[in-house]
Amino acid sequence: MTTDTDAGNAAEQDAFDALIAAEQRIEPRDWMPDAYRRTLIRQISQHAHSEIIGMQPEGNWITRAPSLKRKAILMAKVQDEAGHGLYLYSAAQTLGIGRDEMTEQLIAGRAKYSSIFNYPTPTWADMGAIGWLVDGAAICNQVPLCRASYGPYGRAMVRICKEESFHQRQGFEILLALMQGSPAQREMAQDAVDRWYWPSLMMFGPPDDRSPNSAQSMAWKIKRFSNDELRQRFIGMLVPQAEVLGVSLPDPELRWDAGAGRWHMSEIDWTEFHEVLAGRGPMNSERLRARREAHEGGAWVREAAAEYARKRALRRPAVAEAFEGAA
Ligand code: FAQ
Repeated sequence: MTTDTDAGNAAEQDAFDALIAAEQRIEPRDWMPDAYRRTLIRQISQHAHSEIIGMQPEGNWITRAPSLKRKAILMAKVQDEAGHGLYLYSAAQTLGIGRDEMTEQLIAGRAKYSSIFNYPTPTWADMGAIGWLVDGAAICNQVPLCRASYGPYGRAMVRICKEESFHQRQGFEILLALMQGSPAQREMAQDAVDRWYWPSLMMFGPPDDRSPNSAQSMAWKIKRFSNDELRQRFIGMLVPQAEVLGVSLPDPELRWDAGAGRWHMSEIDWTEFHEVLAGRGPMNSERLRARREAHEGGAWVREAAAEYARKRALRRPAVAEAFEGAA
């Protein structure tokens, strides 16, 4: 027996499927399947947390940047990351989850954020390697997300990608300056590339045959390419740039396999990836501790903002009345 509700849901599902098939955007006002909503909340909130936690590895060098110009650039970059976090939290909020709830999940250690931000930044060259490799990987992954089927996410990604491409170039330029410097500077740059290369490949997520979410996310046109496809694309971008820099990529197996039409590479250490995801990476506890402390330290700002908003709301009718009285 078909009930009115079933018929209603089927009609809504059909309308949703038709929008996806026609490459149209799903907007917050539109009906969407619960699983689509949950997937978006999962991915967008993890993405937002990544941007916010991702401020820490570079924040570590703001006070020690080697010149005023480098310091100003690094500060601007870290501020951009805060902005990206805010656009993404706002996009997630359009799906019905609150900002407080997402923050609570993060500081309680229940939310995921990108594995990449659990590695340390011991030298200035790490700023170059993060820009070149981490922002580079972020661009490869995120440019297709500009076409994500959910409107607020896709639109947020457009601006984010523009800023990420500046970030990637500034990282490349830091490494280029070091590679044109003294032997010690060249060694520092190579060492940073050696440490960040493999974790940056892990950013794209598990291999396709072990990626539980990919098939459905691609059917919904949230993801447009698989994890392995994007990883391949990233390597193709890095190889010529590494030549210009004069750095080597730390994989002796890396070569273009013309027959297979793909990069042949060594196996990624997925045990390391899963250890980091389980909270046992080199900097996981430090990153969460710093985030928790920043949240607690900012409590007075939130209280003051709430009180200001309360007083303004109280004042508004009075202001309106005063104007009416004067008229
Ligand atoms: N780290 O089935 P899949 C940036 C999880 S922003 C941690 O393949 P999916 C800017 C995944 O969540 C970097 N967890 O999942 C910047 C899932 O767990 P769940 C962040 C990971 O969603 C630069 C499970 O493994 N970018 O860098 C990771 O289809 C410099 C199974 O995986 C984004 O978030 C990982 N690397 O594909 C900031 C982009 N990989 O939730 C500061 C948007 C996978 O089922 C400085 N996100 N997992 O428990 C995406 O494109 C996708 O979510 C993927 C994962 C590709 C990350």
